[in-house]
Amino acid sequence: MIDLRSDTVTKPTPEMRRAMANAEVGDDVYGEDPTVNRLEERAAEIFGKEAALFVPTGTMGNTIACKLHTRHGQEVIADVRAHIFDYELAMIGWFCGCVVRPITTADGILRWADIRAAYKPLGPHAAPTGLVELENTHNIGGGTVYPQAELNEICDESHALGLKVHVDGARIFNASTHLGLPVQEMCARADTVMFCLSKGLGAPAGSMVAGRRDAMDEGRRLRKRLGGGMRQAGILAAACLIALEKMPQRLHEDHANARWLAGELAAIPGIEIKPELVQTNILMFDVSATGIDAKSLSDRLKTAGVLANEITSATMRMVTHFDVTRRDCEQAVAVLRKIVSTSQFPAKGVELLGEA
Ligand code: TLP
Repeated sequence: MIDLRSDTVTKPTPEMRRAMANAEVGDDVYGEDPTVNRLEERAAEIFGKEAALFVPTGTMGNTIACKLHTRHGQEVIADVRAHIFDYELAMIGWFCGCVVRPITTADGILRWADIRAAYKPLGPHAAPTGLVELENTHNIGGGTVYPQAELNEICDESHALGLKVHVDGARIFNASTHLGLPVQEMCARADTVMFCLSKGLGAPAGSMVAGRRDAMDEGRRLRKRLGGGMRQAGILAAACLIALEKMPQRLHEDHANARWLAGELAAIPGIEIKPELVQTNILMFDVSATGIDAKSLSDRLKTAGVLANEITSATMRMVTHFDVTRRDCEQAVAVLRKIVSTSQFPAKGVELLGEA
């Protein structure tokens, strides 16, 4: 199977497995796991923040960060297709007691003018804005990256209004690779950043939240409330340390594969994608003109050994990663081309007959 569903499917490298087997561990709920402590210190250092917290998942990291910055009854400004809004089982409402104030964008990238227009102070009717949440890279926006000047502007202007900014940086190292900027510089003005070690960086599980020390101390208590006190978590942290130190350097390979794939997909009749907009490792493309809905296309691809997720009935997503080679990409394109070319024209013919 060529698995282009997500970079979450990456498997730990042999080096990670060896480090896991040999990890020094302790009880992390007592703060006594030396490997977790080392990971948290390194993450804080790399991101230029006072402290960092190891969490099992990105969803838990985002939930903790949103809870840290908000109070019940507030709104969180985010893009309409933000992961916190669409993919986290409404934790914003369930745990934080907030609602998302969604902003519609073409590419998932918020602009300050849109945020300013959506901002609401405390008043007699409307729920006030409690937080601004930015996703970098933006997953469903197509792996898009915040221009650094815009992200800085959003942070500065939000702070001027007394608002905190949380960055869902599940794939912040992909953004960093695209921009050629260190994550420290990218996140300098944000209050918290969550990033995942379990996606393109290849760790088996694990994400981090980084920010001020007092916030991370409170975050530790929130993590326990959410059931995320993991005891001898150094087994995982050992793999995460390798993910953090070694894997960002190779992400450009995934980006090159994604760009190559986008070019090939664009040449398949009925598939719509703008290769020049592909910045990182995620491709979103429209399949409606093939005459096959995205779910059926995903099913047919699976039968032919290629996994790719449908996002809506018209759109599909492919994600390149460590466990997908250029040859795999070539194979995936050949399979897709064949499915589309053999199904498209009969399907249209049937429609024409029906109309007649
Ligand atoms: N994204 C997953 C799915 O949940 C959609 C994927 O396959 O892309 N923020 C962003 C931007 C994410 O893309 C994800 C996972 C998360 C947060 C949550 O991470 P986990 O899965 O560790 O809870």
